[in-house]
Amino acid sequence: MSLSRTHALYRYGLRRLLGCALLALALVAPPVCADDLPQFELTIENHRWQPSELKVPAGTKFKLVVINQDATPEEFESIDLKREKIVMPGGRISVFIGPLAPGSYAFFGDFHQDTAQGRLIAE
Ligand SMILES: [Cu+2]
Repeated sequence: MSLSRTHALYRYGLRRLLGCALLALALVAPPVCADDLPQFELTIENHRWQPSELKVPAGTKFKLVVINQDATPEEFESIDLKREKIVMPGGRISVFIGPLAPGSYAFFGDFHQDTAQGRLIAE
């Protein structure tokens, strides 16, 4: 093997190694990992939200896990938050919200609006 060929192989190997290292770094440490977000749970049971008033931090993105304990589908909906997502019976969904300004944000269960009313309090 000639010297120049060895050199070329070495350079190719180094580039690949660097590329992999950068990719690994990007995979391991993305700027904001969804699993690192503060997480809050909201349950629908007997067509009512538990809790019906949930305190969340203002000024930061967070994950809201909505759990449906009822035997019928429900839809987490909020005009204030511009979110709408169906939760199947016994199922759960994740809704990413924020960063919110301090305040009160109403939400409801679209399929049982007479009982499924709640609000997020961002502070
Ligand atoms: Cu809806």
